[in-house]
Amino acid sequence: MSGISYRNRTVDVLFILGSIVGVLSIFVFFSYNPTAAVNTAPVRVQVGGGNIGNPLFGYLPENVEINAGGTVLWYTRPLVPGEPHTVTFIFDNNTMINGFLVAVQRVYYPAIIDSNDITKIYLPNAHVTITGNEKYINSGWMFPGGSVPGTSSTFSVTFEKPGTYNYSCLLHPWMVGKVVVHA
Ligand SMILES: [Cu+2]
Repeated sequence: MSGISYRNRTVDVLFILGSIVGVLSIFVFFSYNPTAAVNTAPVRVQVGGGNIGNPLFGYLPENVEINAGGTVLWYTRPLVPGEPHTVTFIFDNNTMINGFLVAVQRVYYPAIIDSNDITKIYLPNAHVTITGNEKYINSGWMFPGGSVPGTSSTFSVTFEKPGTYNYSCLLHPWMVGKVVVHA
């Protein structure tokens, strides 16, 4: 009898352990929230593109929406016509500049002018985090596949502050896009 009793206890313990593992699995399964992961994966926007006969002067998609803390990644496609573009946020018109001035570092390279008028220049393919108080944020020249030395094939920005952020291309001012950052 004691043998049976012992075996029953073992079965009981195994059953309880199994239940705990089962409940934990269900908990882990439901606590994995795919929508929470959206903010960690950058929202991708294609810059320019098209083909030789029909180059694209635009951003695809033109408007994106993210949550505060989220990131937008702009990229150029390789092997498309070599038309340079920029992703440029101008929040203070005093920072406006002619985009064709390659000699100006903050045009050609990724750059930020902060609220204290301090200009920071970044290496190509920069990732920057912005507070929303900057005066100017620029990707630098973006070329398909980063095929020209010193240019970028990607530029990414993490937005900390909710708001609407309009941007354009310094080289083709009619190229415009928008990032809406939700709280
Ligand atoms: Cu452009």
